[in-house]
Amino acid sequence: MRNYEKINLPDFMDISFIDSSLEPIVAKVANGERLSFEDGMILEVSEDIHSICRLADLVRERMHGNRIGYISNVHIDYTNICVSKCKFCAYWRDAESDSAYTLTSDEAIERVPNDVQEIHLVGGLNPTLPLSYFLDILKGLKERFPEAVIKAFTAVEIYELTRRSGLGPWSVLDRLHDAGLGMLPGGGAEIFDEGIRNIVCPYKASADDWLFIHRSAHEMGIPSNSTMLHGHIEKPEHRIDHLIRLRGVQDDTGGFVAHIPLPYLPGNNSLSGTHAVDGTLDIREIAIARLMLDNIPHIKAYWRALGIRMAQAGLRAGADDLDGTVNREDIMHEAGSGEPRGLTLVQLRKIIKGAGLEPYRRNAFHESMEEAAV
Ligand code: V47
Ligand code: SF4
Repeated sequence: MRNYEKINLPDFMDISFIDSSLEPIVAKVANGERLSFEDGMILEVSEDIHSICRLADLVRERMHGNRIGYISNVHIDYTNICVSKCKFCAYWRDAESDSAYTLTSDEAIERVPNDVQEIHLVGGLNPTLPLSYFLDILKGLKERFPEAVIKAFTAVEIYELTRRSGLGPWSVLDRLHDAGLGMLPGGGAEIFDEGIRNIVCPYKASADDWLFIHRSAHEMGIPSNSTMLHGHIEKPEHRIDHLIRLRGVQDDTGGFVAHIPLPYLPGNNSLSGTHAVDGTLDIREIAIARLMLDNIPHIKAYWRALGIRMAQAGLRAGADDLDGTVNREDIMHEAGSGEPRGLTLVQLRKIIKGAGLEPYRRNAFHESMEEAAV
Protein backbone atom coordinates (compact mmCIF):
# COMPACT_ATOMS: atom_id res chain seq x y z
CA MET A 1 0.00 0.00 0.00
CA ARG A 2 1.36 3.43 -0.83
CA ASN A 3 0.31 6.77 0.50
CA TYR A 4 2.64 9.62 1.11
CA GLU A 5 2.21 10.99 4.57
CA LYS A 6 4.22 12.24 7.46
CA ILE A 7 4.09 10.71 10.91
CA ASN A 8 5.29 12.68 13.87
CA LEU A 9 6.23 10.95 17.07
CA PRO A 10 7.35 13.39 19.73
CA ASP A 11 10.98 13.08 20.87
CA PHE A 12 11.58 10.11 18.70
CA MET A 13 11.25 10.61 15.01
CA ASP A 14 9.93 12.46 12.09
CA ILE A 15 9.95 10.30 8.99
CA SER A 16 8.14 10.73 5.69
CA PHE A 17 6.56 7.35 4.99
CA ILE A 18 5.77 5.81 1.67
CA ASP A 19 4.15 2.74 3.22
CA SER A 20 1.50 3.53 5.83
CA SER A 21 1.45 -0.10 7.03
CA LEU A 22 4.67 0.81 8.86
CA GLU A 23 2.82 3.30 11.03
CA PRO A 24 1.78 0.91 13.85
CA ILE A 25 5.29 -0.58 13.85
CA VAL A 26 6.84 2.84 14.29
CA ALA A 27 4.45 3.56 17.15
CA LYS A 28 5.40 0.27 18.84
CA VAL A 29 9.11 0.91 18.43
CA ALA A 30 8.74 4.46 19.70
CA ASN A 31 6.97 3.10 22.78
CA GLY A 32 9.55 0.35 23.27
CA GLU A 33 6.99 -2.41 22.57
CA ARG A 34 8.00 -5.77 21.14
CA LEU A 35 7.35 -6.46 17.45
CA SER A 36 5.32 -9.54 16.50
CA PHE A 37 5.85 -12.11 13.73
CA GLU A 38 3.27 -10.20 11.66
CA ASP A 39 5.16 -6.92 12.19
CA GLY A 40 8.34 -8.67 11.06
CA MET A 41 6.60 -9.84 7.89
CA ILE A 42 5.51 -6.27 7.11
CA LEU A 43 9.13 -5.15 7.49
CA GLU A 44 10.22 -7.97 5.17
CA VAL A 45 7.86 -7.12 2.32
CA SER A 46 7.45 -3.35 2.58
CA GLU A 47 8.78 -1.35 -0.36
CA ASP A 48 9.65 1.47 2.03
CA ILE A 49 13.18 0.31 2.75
CA HIS A 50 14.34 3.83 3.58
CA SER A 51 11.90 4.26 6.46
CA ILE A 52 12.79 0.82 7.81
CA CYS A 53 16.49 1.67 7.81
CA ARG A 54 15.84 5.08 9.36
CA LEU A 55 13.76 3.49 12.10
CA ALA A 56 16.48 0.93 12.86
CA ASP A 57 19.10 3.70 12.77
CA LEU A 58 17.13 5.59 15.42
CA VAL A 59 16.89 2.49 17.59
CA ARG A 60 20.66 2.00 17.23
CA GLU A 61 21.19 5.60 18.24
CA ARG A 62 18.78 5.27 21.17
CA MET A 63 20.73 2.21 22.40
CA HIS A 64 24.31 3.21 21.64
CA GLY A 65 24.47 6.90 20.79
CA ASN A 66 26.84 7.43 17.88
CA ARG A 67 29.48 5.01 19.11
CA ILE A 68 30.44 2.14 16.81
CA GLY A 69 32.57 -0.73 18.05
CA TYR A 70 35.58 -2.36 16.38
CA ILE A 71 38.14 -4.85 17.63
CA SER A 72 41.63 -6.13 16.99
CA ASN A 73 40.95 -9.79 16.25
CA VAL A 74 42.05 -12.76 14.17
CA HIS A 75 40.08 -15.49 12.45
CA ILE A 76 41.65 -18.92 12.39
CA ASP A 77 39.90 -21.62 10.39
CA TYR A 78 41.67 -24.69 11.80
CA THR A 79 40.48 -27.34 9.31
CA ASN A 80 38.61 -27.33 6.01
CA ILE A 81 37.89 -31.05 6.13
CA CYS A 82 34.15 -31.31 6.68
CA VAL A 83 31.62 -34.10 6.37
CA SER A 84 28.65 -31.74 6.51
CA LYS A 85 29.11 -30.41 2.95
CA CYS A 86 26.56 -27.62 3.31
CA LYS A 87 25.27 -26.54 -0.09
CA PHE A 88 26.00 -22.83 0.49
CA CYS A 89 29.60 -23.41 1.60
CA ALA A 90 32.69 -23.12 -0.61
CA TYR A 91 35.16 -23.82 2.18
CA TRP A 92 34.83 -27.55 2.87
CA ARG A 93 37.07 -30.25 1.37
CA ASP A 94 37.08 -34.04 1.44
CA ALA A 95 39.94 -35.48 3.50
CA GLU A 96 41.55 -36.82 0.27
CA SER A 97 41.57 -33.41 -1.47
CA ASP A 98 44.96 -31.86 -2.33
CA SER A 99 43.85 -28.64 -0.64
CA ALA A 100 42.58 -30.27 2.56
CA TYR A 101 44.35 -29.11 5.74
CA THR A 102 44.20 -29.32 9.52
CA LEU A 103 46.31 -26.94 11.59
CA THR A 104 48.33 -28.16 14.53
CA SER A 105 48.14 -26.23 17.76
CA ASP A 106 51.53 -24.61 16.95
CA GLU A 107 50.40 -23.62 13.46
CA ALA A 108 47.27 -22.01 14.91
CA ILE A 109 49.40 -20.07 17.41
CA GLU A 110 51.71 -18.88 14.60
CA ARG A 111 48.74 -17.25 12.87
CA VAL A 112 47.92 -14.96 15.81
CA PRO A 113 49.41 -11.46 15.65
CA ASN A 114 50.31 -9.62 18.84
CA ASP A 115 47.82 -7.28 20.43
CA VAL A 116 44.58 -9.08 19.54
CA GLN A 117 41.67 -8.99 21.97
CA GLU A 118 39.79 -11.84 20.34
CA ILE A 119 40.75 -15.10 18.64
CA HIS A 120 37.90 -16.42 16.47
CA LEU A 121 38.58 -20.13 15.96
CA VAL A 122 36.23 -22.30 13.86
CA GLY A 123 36.47 -25.15 11.38
CA GLY A 124 34.76 -27.90 9.44
CA LEU A 125 33.37 -31.09 10.94
CA ASN A 126 36.47 -33.27 10.71
CA PRO A 127 35.56 -36.67 12.21
CA THR A 128 39.16 -37.66 12.89
CA LEU A 129 39.74 -34.92 15.48
CA PRO A 130 39.29 -36.08 19.09
CA LEU A 131 38.21 -33.84 21.99
CA SER A 132 41.87 -33.66 23.05
CA TYR A 133 42.71 -31.78 19.79
CA PHE A 134 40.26 -29.01 20.74
CA LEU A 135 41.46 -28.88 24.34
CA ASP A 136 45.12 -28.73 23.26
CA ILE A 137 44.58 -25.94 20.75
CA LEU A 138 42.65 -23.88 23.35
CA LYS A 139 45.28 -24.46 26.03
CA GLY A 140 48.11 -23.58 23.61
CA LEU A 141 46.44 -20.33 22.54
CA LYS A 142 45.48 -19.35 26.08
CA GLU A 143 48.98 -19.97 27.38
CA ARG A 144 50.55 -17.86 24.62
CA PHE A 145 47.85 -15.12 24.56
CA PRO A 146 46.36 -15.00 28.07
CA GLU A 147 44.75 -11.57 27.54
CA ALA A 148 42.80 -12.54 24.41
CA VAL A 149 39.27 -13.96 24.58
CA ILE A 150 39.06 -17.20 22.62
CA LYS A 151 35.73 -17.21 20.79
CA ALA A 152 35.75 -20.74 19.48
CA PHE A 153 33.76 -23.57 17.93
CA THR A 154 30.26 -23.10 16.60
CA ALA A 155 27.38 -24.93 18.27
CA VAL A 156 27.52 -27.30 15.29
CA GLU A 157 31.12 -28.27 16.09
CA ILE A 158 30.29 -28.64 19.78
CA TYR A 159 27.25 -30.79 18.97
CA GLU A 160 29.52 -33.07 16.89
CA LEU A 161 31.95 -33.32 19.79
CA THR A 162 29.16 -34.38 22.15
CA ARG A 163 27.98 -36.99 19.64
CA ARG A 164 31.43 -38.45 19.07
CA SER A 165 32.73 -38.29 22.63
CA GLY A 166 29.52 -39.63 24.19
CA LEU A 167 29.69 -36.75 26.71
CA GLY A 168 26.76 -34.39 27.29
CA PRO A 169 26.87 -30.74 26.12
CA TRP A 170 27.52 -29.46 29.65
CA SER A 171 30.44 -31.78 30.09
CA VAL A 172 31.99 -30.86 26.71
CA LEU A 173 31.44 -27.13 27.30
CA ASP A 174 32.85 -27.40 30.80
CA ARG A 175 36.07 -29.01 29.53
CA LEU A 176 36.43 -26.48 26.71
CA HIS A 177 35.80 -23.65 29.16
CA ASP A 178 38.46 -24.98 31.54
CA ALA A 179 40.91 -25.16 28.63
CA GLY A 180 40.40 -21.49 27.73
CA LEU A 181 37.15 -21.10 25.78
CA GLY A 182 35.75 -17.64 26.55
CA MET A 183 32.77 -17.39 24.27
CA LEU A 184 30.95 -19.14 21.40
CA PRO A 185 30.79 -17.59 17.92
CA GLY A 186 27.42 -17.32 16.17
CA GLY A 187 28.13 -19.57 13.19
CA GLY A 188 26.17 -22.65 12.18
CA ALA A 189 22.75 -21.13 12.81
CA GLU A 190 22.08 -20.61 9.07
CA ILE A 191 18.26 -20.72 8.93
CA PHE A 192 16.38 -22.56 11.66
CA ASP A 193 13.35 -23.56 9.59
CA GLU A 194 13.58 -27.35 9.37
CA GLY A 195 12.41 -27.57 5.73
CA ILE A 196 15.07 -25.12 4.49
CA ARG A 197 17.74 -26.55 6.78
CA ASN A 198 17.08 -30.04 5.39
CA ILE A 199 17.84 -28.73 1.92
CA VAL A 200 20.83 -26.44 2.51
CA CYS A 201 22.61 -28.25 5.36
CA PRO A 202 20.92 -31.59 6.03
CA TYR A 203 23.86 -33.18 7.86
CA LYS A 204 24.57 -30.64 10.53
CA ALA A 205 23.08 -30.08 13.99
CA SER A 206 19.36 -29.23 13.93
CA ALA A 207 17.99 -25.83 14.91
CA ASP A 208 16.91 -27.23 18.29
CA ASP A 209 20.40 -28.64 18.88
CA TRP A 210 22.02 -25.30 17.95
CA LEU A 211 19.72 -23.39 20.28
CA PHE A 212 20.19 -25.95 23.07
CA ILE A 213 24.00 -25.66 22.92
CA HIS A 214 23.80 -21.86 23.15
CA ARG A 215 21.24 -22.03 25.96
CA SER A 216 23.50 -24.46 27.86
CA ALA A 217 26.55 -22.23 27.33
CA HIS A 218 24.63 -19.20 28.62
CA GLU A 219 23.46 -21.12 31.67
CA MET A 220 27.10 -21.95 32.39
CA GLY A 221 28.09 -18.29 32.12
CA ILE A 222 29.62 -18.59 28.63
CA PRO A 223 28.27 -15.80 26.41
CA SER A 224 27.80 -16.21 22.66
CA ASN A 225 26.86 -14.55 19.39
CA SER A 226 24.18 -15.49 16.88
CA THR A 227 24.01 -15.37 13.09
CA MET A 228 21.48 -15.80 10.31
CA LEU A 229 22.42 -16.63 6.72
CA HIS A 230 20.08 -14.81 4.32
CA GLY A 231 19.71 -14.50 0.57
CA HIS A 232 19.76 -18.15 -0.53
CA ILE A 233 16.57 -20.24 -0.82
CA GLU A 234 14.88 -19.09 2.38
CA LYS A 235 11.70 -16.98 2.34
CA PRO A 236 10.83 -13.91 4.47
CA GLU A 237 8.80 -15.99 6.93
CA HIS A 238 11.82 -18.23 7.61
CA ARG A 239 13.95 -15.20 8.46
CA ILE A 240 11.42 -13.78 10.90
CA ASP A 241 10.88 -17.20 12.47
CA HIS A 242 14.68 -17.44 12.92
CA LEU A 243 14.92 -14.09 14.70
CA ILE A 244 11.96 -14.89 16.96
CA ARG A 245 13.54 -18.20 18.01
CA LEU A 246 16.75 -16.36 18.94
CA ARG A 247 14.78 -13.73 20.83
CA GLY A 248 13.01 -16.47 22.80
CA VAL A 249 16.28 -17.99 24.05
CA GLN A 250 17.61 -14.53 24.86
CA ASP A 251 14.52 -13.79 26.98
CA ASP A 252 15.42 -16.80 29.12
CA THR A 253 19.20 -16.47 29.30
CA GLY A 254 20.41 -12.99 28.25
CA GLY A 255 23.58 -14.68 26.96
CA PHE A 256 23.69 -13.44 23.35
CA VAL A 257 26.02 -10.47 23.04
CA ALA A 258 25.77 -9.72 19.32
CA HIS A 259 23.85 -10.85 16.26
CA ILE A 260 25.48 -10.98 12.84
CA PRO A 261 23.31 -10.98 9.70
CA LEU A 262 25.31 -12.91 7.07
CA PRO A 263 24.61 -12.38 3.37
CA TYR A 264 24.95 -15.57 1.32
CA LEU A 265 27.96 -15.23 -1.01
CA PRO A 266 27.34 -17.22 -4.17
CA GLY A 267 30.88 -18.16 -5.27
CA ASN A 268 32.14 -21.74 -5.70
CA ASN A 269 29.34 -23.64 -3.93
CA SER A 270 26.51 -25.84 -5.03
CA LEU A 271 23.85 -23.12 -4.66
CA SER A 272 25.97 -20.87 -6.92
CA GLY A 273 24.24 -19.20 -9.81
CA THR A 274 20.73 -19.75 -8.49
CA HIS A 275 20.30 -16.40 -6.76
CA ALA A 276 20.83 -12.75 -7.61
CA VAL A 277 22.95 -10.76 -5.19
CA ASP A 278 20.71 -8.17 -3.50
CA GLY A 279 22.34 -5.40 -1.48
CA THR A 280 18.96 -4.03 -0.45
CA LEU A 281 18.19 -7.36 1.24
CA ASP A 282 21.51 -7.17 3.12
CA ILE A 283 20.65 -3.72 4.46
CA ARG A 284 17.06 -4.69 5.20
CA GLU A 285 18.20 -7.72 7.23
CA ILE A 286 20.47 -5.55 9.35
CA ALA A 287 17.58 -3.17 10.02
CA ILE A 288 15.10 -5.97 10.74
CA ALA A 289 17.55 -7.67 13.09
CA ARG A 290 17.89 -4.41 15.06
CA LEU A 291 14.12 -3.96 15.21
CA MET A 292 13.11 -7.56 16.02
CA LEU A 293 15.97 -8.45 18.39
CA ASP A 294 15.03 -5.95 21.07
CA ASN A 295 16.90 -7.97 23.70
CA ILE A 296 20.26 -8.57 21.93
CA PRO A 297 22.50 -5.57 22.61
CA HIS A 298 24.68 -5.47 19.48
CA ILE A 299 24.17 -5.93 15.74
CA LYS A 300 27.32 -6.35 13.67
CA ALA A 301 27.81 -5.16 10.10
CA TYR A 302 30.45 -7.79 9.33
CA TRP A 303 32.52 -6.06 6.64
CA ARG A 304 34.26 -9.26 5.53
CA ALA A 305 30.96 -10.73 4.30
CA LEU A 306 29.03 -7.54 3.42
CA GLY A 307 31.90 -5.69 1.79
CA ILE A 308 33.29 -2.50 3.27
CA ARG A 309 30.85 -0.10 1.60
CA MET A 310 27.76 -2.14 2.40
CA ALA A 311 28.95 -2.55 6.00
CA GLN A 312 29.35 1.22 6.23
CA ALA A 313 25.79 1.64 4.99
CA GLY A 314 24.74 -0.99 7.57
CA LEU A 315 26.03 1.32 10.31
CA ARG A 316 23.27 3.70 9.18
CA ALA A 317 20.64 0.97 9.19
CA GLY A 318 20.79 -0.43 12.71
CA ALA A 319 24.27 -1.94 13.18
CA ASP A 320 26.50 -0.58 15.94
CA ASP A 321 29.62 -2.64 15.20
CA LEU A 322 31.95 -3.38 12.28
CA ASP A 323 33.66 -6.50 13.74
CA GLY A 324 37.42 -6.25 13.50
CA THR A 325 40.76 -6.50 11.78
CA VAL A 326 39.92 -10.19 11.00
CA ASN A 327 43.39 -10.88 9.56
CA ARG A 328 42.89 -13.72 7.13
CA GLU A 329 39.67 -15.77 7.14
CA ASP A 330 38.92 -18.44 4.62
CA ILE A 331 35.15 -19.05 4.58
CA MET A 332 34.06 -15.81 2.86
CA HIS A 333 37.27 -15.77 0.79
CA GLU A 334 36.48 -19.17 -0.71
CA ALA A 335 32.89 -18.05 -1.42
CA GLY A 336 34.16 -15.23 -3.63
CA SER A 337 34.52 -12.23 -1.30
CA GLY A 338 36.71 -9.71 -3.12
CA GLU A 339 37.33 -7.77 0.08
CA PRO A 340 40.77 -7.59 1.70
CA ARG A 341 41.43 -10.50 4.07
CA GLY A 342 42.26 -8.11 6.88
CA LEU A 343 42.05 -4.41 7.80
CA THR A 344 44.16 -2.31 10.14
CA LEU A 345 42.75 -0.55 13.20
CA VAL A 346 43.38 2.76 11.42
CA GLN A 347 41.33 1.60 8.43
CA LEU A 348 38.47 0.43 10.67
CA ARG A 349 38.34 3.79 12.42
CA LYS A 350 38.38 5.58 9.07
CA ILE A 351 35.47 3.47 7.77
CA ILE A 352 33.38 4.27 10.85
CA LYS A 353 34.22 7.97 10.73
CA GLY A 354 33.40 7.95 7.02
CA ALA A 355 29.83 7.04 7.96
CA GLY A 356 29.74 10.07 10.27
CA LEU A 357 29.99 7.96 13.46
CA GLU A 358 32.41 7.64 16.38
CA PRO A 359 34.66 4.59 16.57
CA TYR A 360 35.44 2.96 19.91
CA ARG A 361 37.82 0.06 20.36
CA ARG A 362 36.23 -2.80 22.26
CA ASN A 363 36.98 -6.25 23.65
CA ALA A 364 35.21 -9.48 22.66
CA PHE A 365 32.31 -8.75 25.05
CA HIS A 366 31.78 -5.32 23.45
CA GLU A 367 33.13 -3.47 26.47
CA SER A 368 35.02 -0.33 25.61
CA MET A 369 38.76 -0.99 26.08
CA GLU A 370 39.05 2.15 28.21
CA GLU A 371 36.19 1.02 30.48
CA ALA A 372 37.50 -2.56 30.61
CA ALA A 373 40.87 -1.27 31.82
CA VAL A 374 39.30 0.63 34.77
O1 V47 B 1 28.00 -20.53 9.82
C1 V47 B 1 29.34 -20.31 4.94
C2 V47 B 1 28.61 -18.79 6.83
C3 V47 B 1 29.39 -18.78 8.91
C4 V47 B 1 28.93 -18.97 3.29
O2 V47 B 1 30.29 -14.83 16.06
C5 V47 B 1 28.68 -18.30 4.47
O3 V47 B 1 31.35 -12.95 15.96
C6 V47 B 1 28.09 -16.43 3.31
O4 V47 B 1 29.53 -17.33 11.86
N1 V47 B 1 28.28 -17.04 2.13
C7 V47 B 1 30.64 -18.60 9.74
N2 V47 B 1 28.26 -17.03 4.49
C8 V47 B 1 30.94 -17.12 10.00
C9 V47 B 1 30.36 -16.67 11.30
C10 V47 B 1 30.82 -15.43 11.95
C11 V47 B 1 31.49 -14.45 11.22
C12 V47 B 1 31.90 -13.30 11.89
C13 V47 B 1 31.72 -13.14 13.23
C14 V47 B 1 31.06 -14.12 13.95
C15 V47 B 1 30.89 -13.97 15.41
C16 V47 B 1 30.60 -15.27 13.31
O5 V47 B 1 29.73 -18.44 7.59
C17 V47 B 1 28.77 -20.13 8.76
C18 V47 B 1 27.89 -19.89 7.57
O6 V47 B 1 26.66 -19.37 7.95
N3 V47 B 1 28.93 -19.15 5.46
N4 V47 B 1 29.35 -20.22 3.60
C19 V47 B 1 28.70 -18.30 2.07
N5 V47 B 1 28.87 -18.92 0.89
FE1 SF4 C 1 31.25 -27.57 6.96
FE2 SF4 C 1 30.71 -25.26 8.20
FE3 SF4 C 1 31.07 -25.32 5.52
FE4 SF4 C 1 28.89 -26.43 6.59
S1 SF4 C 1 29.42 -24.22 6.67
S2 SF4 C 1 30.23 -27.35 5.01
S3 SF4 C 1 29.66 -27.23 8.55
S4 SF4 C 1 32.62 -25.82 7.04
